[in-house]
Amino acid sequence: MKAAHYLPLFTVFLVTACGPQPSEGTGSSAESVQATVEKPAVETVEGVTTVRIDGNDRMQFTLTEFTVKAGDTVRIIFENKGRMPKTAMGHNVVVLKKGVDANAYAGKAALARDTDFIPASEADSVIAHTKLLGPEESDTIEFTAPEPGDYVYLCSFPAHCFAGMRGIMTVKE
Ligand SMILES: [Cu+2]
Repeated sequence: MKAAHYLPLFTVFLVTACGPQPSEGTGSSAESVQATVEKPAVETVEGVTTVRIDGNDRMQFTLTEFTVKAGDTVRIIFENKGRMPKTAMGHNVVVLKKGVDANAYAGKAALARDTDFIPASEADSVIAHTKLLGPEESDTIEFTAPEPGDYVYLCSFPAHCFAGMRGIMTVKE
């Protein structure tokens, strides 16, 4: 199978496409979140940190904090373990750039139903995001861990971020 040879190139493309833009750091405005980690699922192998996060029908992420090293590749494997239909209980993971107001982003996202709650007007606020998932669906995203700091990730389905479906990615030197 020749396709395997193209994978590294494809990965580089993904990282480039989703990589952070240099922006003025306004310091960390990330709010602290309650960490109810049921199943720590963070593993780093040769510069790639794989993070497994599940969503459920109670509007929760199974992982609400993780730490990565600046410059490493972050691979988030997100799975919707709920049973409710996507229209009522869809989930995604949106990783915001440093300093972006998560509540403001979520408020705008809630109005963007046509684009699965990823508002095009706020694209500059996002490092990377998964697709909106229905029950038993999964999606994987990759990006390069940006400069050190705290970065909020959230589900942008209406009301989910406000209900607590958010977490913090800490990037260390
Ligand atoms: Cu959600």
